[in-house]
Amino acid sequence: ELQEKTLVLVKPDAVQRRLVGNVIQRFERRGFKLVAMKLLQADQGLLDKHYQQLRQKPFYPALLAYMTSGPLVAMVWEGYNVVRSTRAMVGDTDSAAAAAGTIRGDFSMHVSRNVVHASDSVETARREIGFWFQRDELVAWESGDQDYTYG
Ligand code: DAT
Ligand code: MG
Repeated sequence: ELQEKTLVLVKPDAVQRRLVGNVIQRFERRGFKLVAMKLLQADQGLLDKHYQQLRQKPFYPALLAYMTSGPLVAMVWEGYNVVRSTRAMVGDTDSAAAAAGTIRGDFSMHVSRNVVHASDSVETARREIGFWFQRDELVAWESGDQDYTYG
């Protein structure tokens, strides 16, 4: 599926630390296509939906405070196997365990400030994209290097 999509959030710590460009560059360099992007201040209602599986966790209040502490960048990336490839590029949830070369492994040390979010399955991605973007905010466009990316 060449049009598989995933949601990536560049979290508030990464915006503050001026890492947005570096994160974008990694996905561009891999060959994925950017189909939506915006800077926004997330509110609790949005995060309660996004993290509905985690709302009962003891760390949830701290997670909410972190994720609402400043603006974040929400993006949708498209391409072959993008969900799994992006998770591999992001690295382990716990930054302390994340491999060098991954985004978390290169830019963070601790699970509570782990720089980025990426959807964990195609189905999760579909739901998450719906929380963060209106349908008309996704842009369908032809990339000129298609033949050199996929053969
Ligand atoms: P991921 O972001 O890798 O998909 P997740 O969905 O399990 O990980 O958790 C979402 C976020 O919640 C994660 O990026 C950071 C935070 N989190 C997870 N486990 C945590 C923990 N044990 N302590 C503090 N924050 C945690
Ligand atoms: Mg997750």
